[in-house]
Amino acid sequence: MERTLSPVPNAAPTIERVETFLLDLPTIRPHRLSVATMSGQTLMIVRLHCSDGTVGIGEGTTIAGLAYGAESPEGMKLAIDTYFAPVLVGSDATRVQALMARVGKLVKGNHFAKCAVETALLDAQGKRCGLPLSELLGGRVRDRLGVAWTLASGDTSKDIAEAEAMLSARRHNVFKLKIGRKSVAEDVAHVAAIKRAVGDRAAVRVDINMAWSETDALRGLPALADAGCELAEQPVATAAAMTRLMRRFPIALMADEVLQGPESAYELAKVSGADVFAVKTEQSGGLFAALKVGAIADAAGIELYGGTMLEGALGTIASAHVFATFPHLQWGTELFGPLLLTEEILEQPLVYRDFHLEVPNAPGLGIALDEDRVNAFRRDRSRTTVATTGTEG
Ligand code: MUC
Ligand code: MG
Repeated sequence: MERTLSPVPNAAPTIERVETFLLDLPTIRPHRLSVATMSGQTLMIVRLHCSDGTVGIGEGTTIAGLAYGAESPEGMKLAIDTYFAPVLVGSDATRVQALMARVGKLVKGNHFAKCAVETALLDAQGKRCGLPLSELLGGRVRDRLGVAWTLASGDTSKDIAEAEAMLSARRHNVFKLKIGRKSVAEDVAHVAAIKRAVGDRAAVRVDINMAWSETDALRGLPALADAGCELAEQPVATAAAMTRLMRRFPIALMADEVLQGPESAYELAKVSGADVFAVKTEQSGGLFAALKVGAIADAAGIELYGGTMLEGALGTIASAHVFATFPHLQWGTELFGPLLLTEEILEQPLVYRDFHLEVPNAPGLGIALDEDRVNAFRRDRSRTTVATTGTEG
């Protein structure tokens, strides 16, 4: 018989309050993907206030609202307030996996919201134990992560200028180009021009975000390889089509959208549907799920890349702690999300230096929100003002 979570032991801290809110932050320039153009990013922040005074924080972020996937920041907030909170409040805050399993029985899907809550539980537990999240998750094998940058202004010469600026600042020397909005020929010409400009100083990869048909891919992939592009991410939508394209052209194929957690990772690995897995913590369904996706890839001889959902600082650092524990991370990461935003929301900004992101060492996530900055960008700030000043109707 399956055992359920035992009653809260006397001394164990419990969750007393679940707080959620939305932050709306502008991007430094329009970010064009095949699915949408983003001019801002909304972060759903969850804070778990525990009876021992510990507060755990987590973040749920999507790309362009509902344009990329099934969850939105507003939907995550609603799901957590309405369905997660009653399970969380009063529960033992230290039994993270058991508590998430209980949540999982009552809440199907909702991977991004689950990831945000699990992050907050782990942040609190790390703070309690005095351990950085990566140590709590089994132990980091690296202290810094290589970080790619996405060129997605929609204009070839602006992208080249951006790449040059990143190279001279020693911030990024791997560039991911978002293509799939234009014809295959126009996209390939755009990639070739950028690769010609950066030459051997930088690696060039593309993300098609499922925009190509299989016949587009049969024309596009060899042309991209000829242009010097080393990797194509999710050119087509399905695992079957990815599998049919594998090993036909001298360019690595990376899976992103088809990876929706350990089960889909296993199914894709079984059919050898990708050379590389882009692991995303939110898309996987949480930090533990992302670790499993990484383990499945390793076991199948599939290489690894640390993906992003363009998270802000909290989600980015949660992912960084996970990727810091991967035994293999052959293709580095793209944890640049906070750099796409105009606003800093941390007391101490993250450290991006020499083409890498440094993984914090302090307990939990190892970062702290700047409350004044956060309050300035809360979506509900006007309502707070109304309540405080009473000047608006
Ligand atoms: C995606 O599809 O990988 C990652 C980088 C970026 O610019 O967009 C994301 C989404
Ligand atoms: Mg992608």
